[in-house]
Amino acid sequence: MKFAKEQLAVYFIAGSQNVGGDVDKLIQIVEDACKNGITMFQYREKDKSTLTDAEKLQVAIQLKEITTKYNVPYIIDDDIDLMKEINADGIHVGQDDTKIERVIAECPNKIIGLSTHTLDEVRAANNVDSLDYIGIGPIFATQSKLKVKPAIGIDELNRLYQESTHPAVAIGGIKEDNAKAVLTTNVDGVSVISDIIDSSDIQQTINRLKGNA
Ligand code: 3NM
Repeated sequence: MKFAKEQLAVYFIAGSQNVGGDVDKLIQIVEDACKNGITMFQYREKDKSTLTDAEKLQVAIQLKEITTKYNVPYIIDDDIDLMKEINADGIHVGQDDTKIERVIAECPNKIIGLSTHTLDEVRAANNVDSLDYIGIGPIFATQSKLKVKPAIGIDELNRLYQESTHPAVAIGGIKEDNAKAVLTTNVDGVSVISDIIDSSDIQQTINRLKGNA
């Protein structure tokens, strides 16, 4: 799948660790989110995940069926082998994950994303031609990630986004009630875990994350 920056508008990330290990719940929420207008999905099995590799593969395959059905680009977090095995649309890595040069070498024709947190990291990412997008965060405090960096706030997001030559998605503590403020920076989209997982009205949540209503 070819990348277009509009696909960053509402980028949902989830793994079994975000739903207390309840895989059926994870699959249901991803289907609801796809049905209601997310523009990209990342399967991120990390932090406190307890799935075996075989279980992770089974979940990844089921999520592939759903994202394919709704035509939502499907990204795998930091697992080149899994991404290749299920032929996902792309791969995302953080600064301490698989090195971006290796990802690029091993994943031709895939969507490639990299997390950044500082001006230096954004500048380094600018030198990586084959990168499709960067994540910038955490914007606000978040409970959804272990070893998370300090929140940078909207002014710093603005500074980092201005510096980036790649499309960028803001991440970390973004909710339907602060998304509009985040989008004043003209960043290409918002990425969330908990706001969609905890939502009682996913359609409305996604709409608000797009800056509407
Ligand atoms: N990466 P929530 S923050 C996966 O700063 C992730 O790179 C971050 O979850 C980063 O929307 C984060 O629930 C967690 O705050 C985002």
